[in-house]
Amino acid sequence: MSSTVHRTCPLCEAVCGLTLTLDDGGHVTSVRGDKEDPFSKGFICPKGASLGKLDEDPDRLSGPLVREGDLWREVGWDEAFAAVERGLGQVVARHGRQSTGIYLGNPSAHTMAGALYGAPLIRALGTRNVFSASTADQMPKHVASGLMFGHPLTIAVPDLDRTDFLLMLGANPLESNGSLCTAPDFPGRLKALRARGGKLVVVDPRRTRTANLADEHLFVRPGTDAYLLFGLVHTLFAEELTRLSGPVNGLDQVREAAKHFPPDVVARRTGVPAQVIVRLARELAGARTAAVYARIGTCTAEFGTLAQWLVDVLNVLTGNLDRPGGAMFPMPATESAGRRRPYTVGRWRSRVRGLPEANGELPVATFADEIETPGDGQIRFLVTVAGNPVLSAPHGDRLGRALSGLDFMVSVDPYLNETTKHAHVILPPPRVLQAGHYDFALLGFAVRNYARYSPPALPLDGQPSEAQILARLTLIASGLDGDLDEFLIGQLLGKAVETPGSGVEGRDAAELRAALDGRTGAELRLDLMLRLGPYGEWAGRGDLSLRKLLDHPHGLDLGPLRPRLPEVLRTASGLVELAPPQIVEDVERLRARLEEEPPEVVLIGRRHLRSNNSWMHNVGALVSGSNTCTLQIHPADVARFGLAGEAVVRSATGELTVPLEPTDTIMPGVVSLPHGWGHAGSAQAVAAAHPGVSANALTDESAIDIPSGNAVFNGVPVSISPTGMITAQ
Ligand SMILES: Nc1nc2c(c(=O)[nH]1)N[C@H]1C(S)=C(S)[C@@H](COP(=O)(O)OP(=O)(O)OC[C@H]3O[C@@H](n4cnc5c(=O)[nH]c(N)nc54)[C@H](O)[C@@H]3O)O[C@H]1N2
Ligand SMILES: Nc1nc2c(c(=O)[nH]1)N[C@H]1C(S)=C(S)[C@@H](COP(=O)(O)OP(=O)(O)OC[C@H]3O[C@@H](n4cnc5c(=O)[nH]c(N)nc54)[C@H](O)[C@@H]3O)O[C@H]1N2
Ligand code: SF4
Ligand SMILES: [Mo]
Repeated sequence: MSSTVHRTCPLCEAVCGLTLTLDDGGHVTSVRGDKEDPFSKGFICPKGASLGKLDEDPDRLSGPLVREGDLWREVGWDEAFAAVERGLGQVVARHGRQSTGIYLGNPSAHTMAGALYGAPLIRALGTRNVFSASTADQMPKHVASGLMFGHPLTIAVPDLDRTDFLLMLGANPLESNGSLCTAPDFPGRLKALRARGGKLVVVDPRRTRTANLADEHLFVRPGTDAYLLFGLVHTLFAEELTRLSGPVNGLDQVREAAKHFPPDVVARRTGVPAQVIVRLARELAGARTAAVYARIGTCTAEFGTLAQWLVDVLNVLTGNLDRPGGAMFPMPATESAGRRRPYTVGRWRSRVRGLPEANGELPVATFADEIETPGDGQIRFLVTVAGNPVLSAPHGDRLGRALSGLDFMVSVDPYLNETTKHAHVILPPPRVLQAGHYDFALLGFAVRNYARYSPPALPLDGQPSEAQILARLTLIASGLDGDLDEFLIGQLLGKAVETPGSGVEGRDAAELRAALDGRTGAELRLDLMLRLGPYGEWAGRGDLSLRKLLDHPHGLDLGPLRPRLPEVLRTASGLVELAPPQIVEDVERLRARLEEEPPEVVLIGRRHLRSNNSWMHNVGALVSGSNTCTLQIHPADVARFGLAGEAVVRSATGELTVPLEPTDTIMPGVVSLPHGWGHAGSAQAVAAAHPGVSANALTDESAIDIPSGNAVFNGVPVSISPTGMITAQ
C-alpha cells in the first residue's frame, strides 16, 4: 500500500507544492508538482524532484556525533546534549557570555525550527556575537528597506503577475527560481509577462538563461549597479519624468545626490551606453506599470545598500511603489501587528573591526576576526545551525582555520561537512519528511498572498525534531527548565490581550491558550500566530487558523497583493524616507570610487539550477552535466592571457587552479565561478567525487558594503594566468 502526501518543497524560496508517493516503508517512490496548489500549480524543478533522494541520502547523519580528536563517535541524544551543556558551562564560567557566538545558515530561513527558535536561542546565549548568512546575502535590502519604510522586513517585491515592465538586475531566476520574490514557476511568470505584451530587461555581466528570455539584456560591469541606477534617477529628474507614489521625505536630497551621476559619466563606469540609460529611464517612466527588482548580484557588492535603496527610489519616483503592477508589500498570514521603534543600524559595533550591527547581527565578514583575536569577548564557544560558512563566507578557508581553534563548537546539521567537521558535537535534524513545514520568512516576500502548512509526513521514531533540538539548546543556554513553547506562547498571548486592536484585547489568556490547536509546540505557536495575524480568526478580519490550513493541504490563496501605504510604514515621520542619512552619506564613497581606475579582471559568482549553495552536492542525479565548478571566461581573455584548459586565479586572499569554460556569454574582463564547492576529502561520498574548488578561497573579507557590513562576492579583483607558470615574487 502506498500513500500520497502533499508538502511544500523546503529547498528554495519558490515554496512549490509537491505531491509525494511513499511506500509502506516510508520510502519516496515519486515526487511531482502539486497541480492543486493555487500558487505553484504543479511547477517543480530538478531539485524538488530529488527531494526523496535527498531525504534518504545514506550520508545524512542519523544520530548525534561527538568528536574525540579526529574520531567521531555516535552517541545518544542525552549524552550529546550533556556534552554541549558541559562545553558551554566551562566556557561561560571562565570567559563569560560574550565569549559565545552563533551562526545561522540559509536553511534556517526555510525551517520552522529556525524561524521559531533561532531568536530565543540567541537571547538565551546572551551574546552580541550573532552571525548569519544574511550578511553574505540580503542585508543591504534589509538596511535600505528598514531605513526607508521603518522595518527591515517591509520589503517591496515586484508584482510579477501584473507588471508591464520589469527591470531586473543581478538576478537569474531561471537558475535560482527567485529570491526575495517568492514566485513558484518564476520562469513561467516571466514568459506570461512577455505574452501579455510586457517588457523584461535584464542587467547582468553574463548573458544568462534569464537574459535569453528577456526583451533586452544589458551587460554591466560588476559592482557598478549603483552608478547605473543613479544614472536612471538622474535622467528622471533631468527630463522631469518623476511622478511620485505618494508623500515622501527627502526628495530634494535624492535630486541633489543624483546630480553627480549623469548618464555619460556612469556609462564609462558601468559599460552601459548613455543613450541606453536615457532610453531605459524613459521606458520605465512611461510604462503603464513597472517594477525594478534587484538581487544577489547587486547585494553582495561593494555598494550593495546604495543599489537596494536606489531600486526603491526608482519605484517611488516612477509612481510604482505600492500599486498593482509595481513593487508591492505582501501581507503574510503570520505578520505581527506590533509596532516597533523605527529601524536603525549600528546600535553596537563589532569588537575587532568596529563594524556596525544590523538587524542585531554582526557581519560574517568579521566572523574569523572575532574568533581569532584574543581579548574580552573573543568567541570560544560556537553554535552553528544550518550553515556551512567555511564554504559560504568570504575568505572561508581562514574561517575554517579559526573554527578549528574554538574551545567548543556544536553544529545542528544533517551532514558532516567542511564546517561541521570542526564541531565537537553534531546534532542532526531528522529527515525532511519528518518535519512540519511553514514558510514564516519566505511568505513575506511572495508575489501573491498565500499560506500552506505541511504537517510531518512520517513520525519521529525516538529522535527529537529540529524544533526540539533548538528548544533544548535554548534551555541549556538559558539555564532554565520547563516548556519553552508554553513560555513563549504565554508571553505572546499576555502581550496580545493587553494590546488595543489586537483582536483579543481584554480576553483571558488561559482561555485563549486552551483554544489553540497543534500536536507540537511549533504547531501551537504557528496556530497562535495565524489567529493573531491579518487573516486570523482572532484578529477579526478572517478565519485563518492551523485547523483551516490543515483542511487545505494544497495551500490557501489569500489574493493578489494589495496597496498597503501608509499603514505598513514604521518610520518616525510616518512617511517613506527617500533619503535616509545613513544611506545618503555613503554616496560620497561611491563618488570617490569613480575617480579610481577599475581593476582589469574581476570575479563574480553564479548559480546552477541543480545546486543549492554548498549542499545538495551529494545527490548523484544533481551533480552532473552543466552543474559544474568551472571558471566562465570570455574567449578574448583566454587568448589574452594565453590560457588552455585550466587557469590559476589569484586574489588578495588566495589562489585556485580552475578548469576553464570559455564562453562569449560573459563580458571580457569578468570571470565567474560558482560558490559552495570545495568538497575534497568530504565525508559525503558523492560530493567528494565531484569536489570542485571554493570560490570563497578568493573572496576578501576586508571588502564590505559599508552601511550593511555585507560581504562582497561580485567584483572581486583577481589576476589570471596559465597553469605551470612561475610568478615573480
Ligand atoms: N562567493 C559567494 N559566496 C556566497 C554566495 C555567493 O553568491 N557567492 N552566496 C551567499 C548566500 S546568498 C548565502 S544564502 C550563503 C549560504 O551560506 P550558508 O547558509 O552558510 O551555507 P549553505 O551552503 O546554505 O549551508 C547550508 C547548511 O545547512 C545544512 N542543512 C540543510 N538542510 C538543513 C535543515 O533542515 N536543518 C539544518 N539544521 N541544517 C540543514 C546543510 O547540510 C549545510 O551544511 O552563501 C553565501 N556565499
Ligand atoms: N539552483 C539554485 N537556486 C538557488 C540557490 C542555489 O545555490 N542554486 N541559492 C539560493 C539563494 S541562497 C539565493 S540568495 C538566491 C539568489 O538568487 P539570484 O539572485 O537569482 O542568484 P543568481 O542565480 O546567483 O543570480 C545572480 C546574477 O547576478 C549576476 N551578477 C554578478 N555580479 C553582478 C553585478 O555586479 N551586477 C549585476 N547586475 N549582476 C551581477 C550573476 O551573473 C548572476 O547571473 O538563489 C537561491 N536559489
Ligand atoms: S523551484 Fe525551489 S521550491 Fe520549487 S521545486 Fe524547485 S527547489 Fe523546490
Ligand atoms: Mo542566499
